[in-house]
Amino acid sequence: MDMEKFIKNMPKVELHAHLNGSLSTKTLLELATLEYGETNNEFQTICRNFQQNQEFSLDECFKKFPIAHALTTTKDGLRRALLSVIRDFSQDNVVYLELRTTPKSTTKMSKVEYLETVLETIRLADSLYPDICVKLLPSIDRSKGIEMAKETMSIVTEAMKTQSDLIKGIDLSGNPAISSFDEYGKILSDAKNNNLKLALHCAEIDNSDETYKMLQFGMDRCGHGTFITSQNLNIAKEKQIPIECCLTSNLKCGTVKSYVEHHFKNLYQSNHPVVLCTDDPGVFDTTLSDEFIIAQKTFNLSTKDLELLSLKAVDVSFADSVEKEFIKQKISKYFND
Ligand code: 6MZ
Repeated sequence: MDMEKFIKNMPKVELHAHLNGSLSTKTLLELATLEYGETNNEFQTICRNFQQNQEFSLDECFKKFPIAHALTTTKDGLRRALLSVIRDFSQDNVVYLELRTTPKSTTKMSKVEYLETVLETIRLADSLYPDICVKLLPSIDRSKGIEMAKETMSIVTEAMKTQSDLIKGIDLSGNPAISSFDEYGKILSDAKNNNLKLALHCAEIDNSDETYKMLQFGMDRCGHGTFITSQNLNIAKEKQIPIECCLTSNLKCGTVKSYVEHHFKNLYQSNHPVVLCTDDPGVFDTTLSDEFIIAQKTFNLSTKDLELLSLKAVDVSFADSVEKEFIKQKISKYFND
C-alpha cells in the first residue's frame, strides 16, 4: 500500500481542532442555503473565501471566523455544523477527537443553550458515527475579556456536574495579540481545581515574557508553542509539557517560514512529547491525514514513527484510562496486523 493511503486509513487522534474553524466550504454552503433559503453568489464567494489558500497573517485568519459564526447562531445551525465536522473527522479515520469551541450567546441562543446543544449533539453523533469518540474542551476566547471568561467558567462548572464524561478540559485561545495572560490565571486555576485539564494556546506569537509566565503557571498541553525557545524551552522540557503542532495552520498564518523549519522537527527529534493537529481544517483546507502526510514527507518519518506519534497522542489526550487502552489497541492492531 502506498504511504498516503496507509496514512489515510490509519486510526488517528486529533487533539487540537476548533469547531467553527473546522467547517468545510461544502458545509458552509449547505448551512447558508438552509439559513438564507437560497445560496446567493455573494455568499458563495464569502464561503469559498473561508479557506485560506494563500499565506496570510494570523490577524487575517481571525477575520475569517465570523463567516462560520454567522451560520452557527441557531441551535439547528450549530447542530448541523457540529454533525458535519464530526462526520468529516470520522471519514478521515479520526477515532478520537477533542473538539474545542467558545460558548456564545446569540440573538437565538444563550451561552448555556450553546453548550447544551454542543453536548447533546456529541451524544447524538455517538450513534451516527460510532467509530469516533468525541470529547469537548470549552474555549475561553482571550480577546473577549475577563467577564466573558468568568461567565463561561461558571456555565462549564455547572455542566460538569452531569457531563464530566464529555467535558474534559478548558482551552484558552483567541487572538494572542489581544489581552494578557495575567488576567486569566485565577479562572484557569479554578478550572484546574474543578478537575478540568488545561490546553492553553501559548507562544503562538513571539512574546517570551508571557510564554515564561504561562509555562511557570503550568498546563497539561500547549497549543502551538511556536516561539518557545531558550530558557522557556528548558522549562517546557523540564515539565514535559506536550506540544500540539499545527503545521499548515502555522505556515498559512506566517508564524513559521516553511514546513522544514517547523518546530515540530526539533521537538520530535529531541524526544519531547508532540502531537500533530489540524487547528482549523476548514480555514486551512487540510485534514489530519494531510498533516501526517506532510510531516511524513518533510521529516522522513517511518511507519514506526507514525505509530509512536499516534500512541503518544493517546497518552497526552484527556481520555480516561479505559478509553486510552481501547484507542491504543485500535492503533497497535493497525500497525501490527
Ligand atoms: C488562537 C484560534 C485559532 O470557538 O468559534 N481559534 N485561537 N489561535 C488560532 N490559530 C489560528 N484558531 C481558532 O472556533 C473558532 C475560534 O477558535 C479560536 C478563535 O477564538 C476563533 O474565533 P469556535 O468554535
